[in-house]
Amino acid sequence: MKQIWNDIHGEVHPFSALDFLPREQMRGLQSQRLRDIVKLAYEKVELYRNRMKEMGVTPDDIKSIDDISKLPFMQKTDLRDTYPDGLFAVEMKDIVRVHASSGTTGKPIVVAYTDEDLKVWNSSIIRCLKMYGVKSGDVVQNCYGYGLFTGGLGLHDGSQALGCTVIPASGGNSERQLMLMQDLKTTVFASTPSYFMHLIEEGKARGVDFKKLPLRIGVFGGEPSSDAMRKFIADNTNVIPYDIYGLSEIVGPGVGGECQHKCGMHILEDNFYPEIVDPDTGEVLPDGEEGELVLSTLTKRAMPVLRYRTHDITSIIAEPCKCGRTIRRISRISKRSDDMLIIRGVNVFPSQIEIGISRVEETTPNFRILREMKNDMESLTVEVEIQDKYYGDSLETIEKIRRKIQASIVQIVNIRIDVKIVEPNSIPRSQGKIKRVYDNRKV
Ligand code: DLL
Repeated sequence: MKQIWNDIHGEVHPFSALDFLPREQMRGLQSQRLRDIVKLAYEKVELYRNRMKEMGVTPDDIKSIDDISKLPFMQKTDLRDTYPDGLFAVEMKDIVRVHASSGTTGKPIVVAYTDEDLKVWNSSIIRCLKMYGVKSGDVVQNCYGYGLFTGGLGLHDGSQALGCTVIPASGGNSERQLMLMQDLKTTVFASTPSYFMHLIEEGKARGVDFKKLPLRIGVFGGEPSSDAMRKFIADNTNVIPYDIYGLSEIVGPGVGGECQHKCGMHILEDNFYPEIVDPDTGEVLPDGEEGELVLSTLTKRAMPVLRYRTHDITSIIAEPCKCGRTIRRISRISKRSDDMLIIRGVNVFPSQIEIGISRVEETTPNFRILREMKNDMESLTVEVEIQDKYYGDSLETIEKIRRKIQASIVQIVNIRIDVKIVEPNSIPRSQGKIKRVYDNRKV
């Protein structure tokens, strides 16, 4: 393990070399890492040992990366049920950092890192930043929340290790964010895309023209960036938005990201091995087919997480990328299997509603979905903000736009959903991850 670390990581930042390994070499590396990590998990973590025994699998059965499908799946409940340290595979003295999920009720999910795990995390963030064209000397305003959330410290350490100047701004306080951005000449902005949109709006209200700022790269993640959001960002700034993907259970941000060609997100698959499975049956699906992303940490030693059901819906793109990276990509994520709403027997994803709205040019990307009970039946009402110039128009025009939006949504989801046009700026803005669905059924 140590030898590999030295060979691969060297002294400076040749981390990205791993992005370009010939496929066979990558598979060899993945196989070796899987064998090591399964052995560690089996020896040190009761849950793995018991599950594998139940399935009649031992570490000796895991010879190559293809054998990964012999291993049991892990779910979020496994991390909850083993709170706080039931999945730790090393002694507490070797754990140098913990993070935790942001759950508002009950016990959080705790994730742990050894010193070496943090180095792997840093190198993963560096590899993503390099894909975006971030360089030493860039000024990174990091608005992901600092603290237990992985976004803040994760992006911070990686950016600093690359040689950037980091502004640990965390979320909130828009006025100060705008001031820092102008005075410290921020070139890279890291936040959820919805928070960046909120700052653009705040900037407009305060006379800050984003197009005149040196800002050029957006490191956006923690939630989906829709095409409508990207268009809003392109219309109002010179920022090129790049997706960064990750989840606390696996490492935090840095599981993968988009390269300059923007054709899906490269997964750093020497560290985080992706599979796609049928969300209902768990059957592994071939490359190209859409299903649930399952991830395995191949290098994380403090808390190995194997075959974790992410609930994120995507597909693997195995074709070579124009950038020359050989690590595979996943298509950008716009929905989760647990986001799905069932309305009058029809499956509806918030991202479908978003697409319907965005096809009507008078709209803005600001909307929310209210779940309500009407006559003992669940129904949805979608509230949409339209552009100011139309909101001031006649009631007749507004009604026309409302109907257009409704028809556009029907075209995608095949059922009629109530649409309401609401006042500009009336939908709550996000300080972190955006909340699209409000459940009013029990109120
Ligand atoms: O959101 C880690 C992170 C922080 C990623 C900062 C990127 C930037 P969690 O709070 O555990 O961790 O949430 C993970 O957020 O399963 C996805 O559903 C969603 N998500 C994260 N990044 C993206 C993205 C962090 N780029 C959950 N596109 C994941 C779409 C994303 N969804």
